[in-house]
Amino acid sequence: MRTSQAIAFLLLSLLFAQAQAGEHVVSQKGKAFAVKKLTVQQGDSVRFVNDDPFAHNIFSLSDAKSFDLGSYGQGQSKAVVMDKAGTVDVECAVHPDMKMTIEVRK
Ligand SMILES: [Cu+2]
Repeated sequence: MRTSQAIAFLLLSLLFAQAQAGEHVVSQKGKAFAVKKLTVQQGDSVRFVNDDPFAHNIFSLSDAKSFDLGSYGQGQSKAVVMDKAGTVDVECAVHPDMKMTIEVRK
């Protein structure tokens, strides 16, 4: 049964890939990030969850990762893959006091 073996291999490969690249969840609540500092491995993703009843617009201008998630409301989330080692300073375009730092390690 070569087809079923191929499918089994594919599924195992997908599971292994998921186990290798982690996802870190960071909540935004009370106009603040749940954590101020986060260390992740290169290739991990960080999911930003809006737990406030108003919109946030998470972004970064850092060399290690530059992104702009746009404005999104309560209960919504967006993920960013940290594909380059370095320091990523994360901010919110709506609330200038919201800041956090992500260290991406090789
Ligand atoms: Cu905000």
